[in-house]
This record gives sequence, structure tokens and C-alpha cells, in this order.
Amino acid sequence: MSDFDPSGTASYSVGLFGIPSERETARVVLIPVPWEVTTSYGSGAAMGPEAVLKASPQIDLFDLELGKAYESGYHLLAIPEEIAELNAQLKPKALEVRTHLEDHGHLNHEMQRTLAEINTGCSRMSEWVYMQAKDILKRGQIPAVLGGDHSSPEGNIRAVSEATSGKVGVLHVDAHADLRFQYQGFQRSHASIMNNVMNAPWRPSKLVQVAIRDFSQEEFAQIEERGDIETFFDLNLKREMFEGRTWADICKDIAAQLPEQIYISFDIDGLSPEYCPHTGTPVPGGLTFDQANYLMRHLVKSGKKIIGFDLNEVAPGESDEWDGNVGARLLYKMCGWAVHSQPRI
Ligand SMILES: [Mn+2]
Repeated sequence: MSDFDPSGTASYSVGLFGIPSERETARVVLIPVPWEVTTSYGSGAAMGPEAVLKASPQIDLFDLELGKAYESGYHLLAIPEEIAELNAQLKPKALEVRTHLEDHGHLNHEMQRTLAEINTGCSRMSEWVYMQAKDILKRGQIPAVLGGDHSSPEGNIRAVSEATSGKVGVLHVDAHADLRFQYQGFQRSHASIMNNVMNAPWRPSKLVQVAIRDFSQEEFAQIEERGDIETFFDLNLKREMFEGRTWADICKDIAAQLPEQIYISFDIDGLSPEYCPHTGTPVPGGLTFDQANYLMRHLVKSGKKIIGFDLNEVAPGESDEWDGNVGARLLYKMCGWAVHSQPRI
């Protein structure tokens, strides 16, 4: 990085955010996952990693609150062709299964076989992410997933949870609760990720959800039942703020629910849709960019350690790069806060 000019014109061909960094020495290693097999509504999340990478060099690296955190290195691995191919192969099959289910109400023998093939493929993707994340953790680096739909980070959450013997707590920012028990027959659907995470043998100690505003009655029942799931519904957050509570006060409440070691799983649709108009399942309401950033700042200032994280469901528009731009800026803040939370001693 010696001849690198952080104020100069940057290119993504140099690396994420235009920063030259080595896999071996970077503090944060990002795993791109071009995946959207079970996406049920709008598509494009598989193009998320590329969109974020291409938009990333326009960020001014010097940051008022993060300083020169980037100097510790944020390295994005190459977009894995094998996973991209598997995604391209399975996505039309998943659509076929879904259409068949809608038309007939059940799956015939052939469609059940196709469904099994999709479930196996989704497990393969998760296993691949898990192996990457384990390797990154072993080297003392911070693993981050850049999705892909919300099923893509499961392997990363698993690796982090195992590395902390299940002590880690997950902060989950999303419009959706993602607690569905299977979705349309898919075991690893984007809508089931937190159900899968919180029912796994390696599950984290706590799931704290923020900005949730779209969920089923069954998901609500699970939230009510379980002591290890705490949900800050968007409606309640907004009501409290309308009645005079500050976001700083609410951030304190959120921090109080989390253990010291945290993992952040950020679905871009947790933000208000104006920040992510092309994401697969946008929902009105949600956080502003600044609220999300302040929440992360608050958590780090209150002593939380960000052990790993993911950003998912960023989907580029056809003619503008706004979604990728916001995604890159959010990712930059996440990388910076992760580094700030775990200063090298
Ligand atoms: Mn979502």
C-alpha cells in the first residue's frame, strides 16, 4: 500500500473500494456469494457482489468517524464461478417448482426430485461459505459475506458461532423476520435463514432483530415464545420516536440485549426502500442510512466486538447504480466499525 494515494482516482480493478489489499494481511476478508436460487419476488441479488464492487471506488476513503480504518485492509475474494454457475443452473428449477406448487397445490414425483436437487445445491453453497469463513477466522481475520440473497451468509454465521462456542449474538437488521420453517419447500430459503440459524446445534446465544415489519403469525409466535429471540419491530421503534424517545435511547435498549461478541446480518431491505429500490422484497418503513450507521457506532462504542458480518439482498437496477452505491457505502461503514471494534493489540 506504500505508493497508494487514498485521495486519488480509484478503480475497482485494484480491489474493493479501490484499495489494494492482500488476502493474507487484510483485517477483513469478504466472501462474495452470487446467489438467489430461492428468491421469490424481484431478482438481481446474485449480481449484488459485482454491483457493490463496481460502485465501491467512488467512496472517499477518509471518513470523519472511522478515520483511516481502511488501512488495515478489506480484501474481497474473487467472485466464485462455481457458485455462480450452480446458481444459474438451479434458479430456473426453483421457479419451476414454485409454479408447479401454485398451479397444483402439491408436488408430483418429478418435482419432488427437482426440489431435493435444489436443497442439495443450497447446502453445497452454505458448506462452501462455511469452509471459507472457517479459514478466514483461523488466520485471525474478520469474515464477511457479501450476498447474494439472505440464504448466503448461513455458513459464515455458523463458522463465527462455532468459533465463539455459541457465545456470539446476532444483530439482524431486516424488513422480514426470516423465521419461516421452510419456505415453498426450500430448506435454505432466504425467508428461513434465522429459523435455520436459531434451530441449528451450533446456534448463537441470541438473535436480536431490528426494523422488522413483515412477518407471519407463526413467526410472531416463535418470537414471543423464545427467550433467545428479541425483536425490535419497526412499528414500535417508530411509535417510540414519534412520542419523543431518541434513537440513541433505543440503541441503548438494543445494545442491552446483545452479548459482547456480535455478528451483524444486514439485509439491505432493513433500510427504507428509497435506499434499495431494486431489492427483491422491499417494504415501506425501515431505518435511514444514518440510523443504521449510528446503531453500529453505538454498539462499538459500548464495547461490542464485531466478530463477523454480512450484507445481503443488494440488487442493482438496470440503468442506475444507486442500490450498489448505497450497498458499498453501508459495507464500508460495516468494515470500518468491525475494525474499530477489534483493535489489534
Ligand atoms: Mn428481508
